[in-house]
Amino acid sequence: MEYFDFIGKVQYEGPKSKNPYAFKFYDANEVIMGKPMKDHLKFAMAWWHNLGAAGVDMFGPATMNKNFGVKPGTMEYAKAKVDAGFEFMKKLGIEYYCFHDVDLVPEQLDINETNKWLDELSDYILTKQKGTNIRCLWGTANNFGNKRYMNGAGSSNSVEVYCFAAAQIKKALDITVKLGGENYVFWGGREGYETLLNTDMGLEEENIAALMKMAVAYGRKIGLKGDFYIEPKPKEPMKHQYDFDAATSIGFLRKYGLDKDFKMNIEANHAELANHTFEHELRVSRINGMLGSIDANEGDPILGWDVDRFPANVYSATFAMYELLKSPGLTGGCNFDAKNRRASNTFEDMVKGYILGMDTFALGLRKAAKLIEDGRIEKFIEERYSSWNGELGKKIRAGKTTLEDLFNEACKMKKTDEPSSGKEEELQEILNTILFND
Ligand code: XLS
Ligand code: NI
Ligand code: NI
Repeated sequence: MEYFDFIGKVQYEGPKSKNPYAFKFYDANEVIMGKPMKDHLKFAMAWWHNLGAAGVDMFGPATMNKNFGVKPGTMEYAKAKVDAGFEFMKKLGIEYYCFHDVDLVPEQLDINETNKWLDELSDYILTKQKGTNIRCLWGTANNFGNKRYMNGAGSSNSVEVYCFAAAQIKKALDITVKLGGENYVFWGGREGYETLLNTDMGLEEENIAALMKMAVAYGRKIGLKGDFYIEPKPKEPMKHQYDFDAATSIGFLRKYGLDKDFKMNIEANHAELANHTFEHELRVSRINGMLGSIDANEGDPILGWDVDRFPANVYSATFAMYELLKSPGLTGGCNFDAKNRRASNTFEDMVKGYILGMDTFALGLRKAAKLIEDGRIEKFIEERYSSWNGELGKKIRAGKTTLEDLFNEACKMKKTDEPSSGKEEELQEILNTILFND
């Protein structure tokens, strides 16, 4: 059965094309700063949004039919999703996917049953992967949906619940490795609290760290080669989440000695919820050697929750891709943790969402490369800090000065020069000309 019969393989046709089913900016094999676009970006399909999310919101039911012609909740349905997903990825030229355990098969009442379903379904996925370049980018366990996790998973007050979270993580790691995945994500949706009146924060954080340590030990034992990632998010569903942002998460990893095995999976919309920009979170991760992967999406400046829109903002994408180009490259990739708006309820919209997202990131990548090649902005930054290349600056940076030395220097100088302009408006004008000059 063909689900997306209104398209063949989606091709790059360039920015002048008016074909809604063509890429205008994403040209997979085109080399940008020494690497093909597809290797910079490593796009991935998120199983949950693309094959699962059907437009349910707090005020109304599904608006999209994602039954794929079979009865939901059955093994047949799980397999139909695999078929639809592989057809989708092949037609869009996407070589990776990401999943939660329960995106693949519905959770059964007995964990042993669920695990049998997971074994059967992952066997099926393996047969679909054969002869293709498609494989898993990262896997994860859904440790937030089931009501047992209402008080947390790794942060649960109940050791029994903690144990179930561990069991799900073990199985999700098994399936990830089986499907050729190299990375594993922890998104701590329920790892946080609502009120300190009932919470032992210190114990909860220690327990989460211990769970992560066990996951690393097991993952390495079964051959997980890549990285574990924390995906920071400040709130939603919990009021306070422990993985608030990149800086908080990196501090946590270092405290518990997990920083060698973990990096960040930065999601744009989560950055916004933390009152940061996407590029801020990427920069914090990059300068700490912790930029691993990206959850590609976008928030809405007016809506205050995790909207997970397909990325469309070229400014934001350009800043993000600048960070990517300045980093050694992602060990993960760009996973579209993005879904269609509720009223975009057709299969055509699914395809168009991915075309928009892939093109936005591709355009951002092209523009970020131009910005680097143009050099004016980087040169300005270099000049802005040039006093640090003088004798005194070098001594301070080498750790060869005391506070008294600086006191004496200041007394010798008597007063400072006029502070120099930060030139924000000029730099924004340069950016605009780079974005819009052709
Ligand atoms: C939810 C998160 C989630 C993670 C994976 O806000 O983005 O989808 O990416 O658990
Ligand atoms: Ni995400
Ligand atoms: Ni999200």
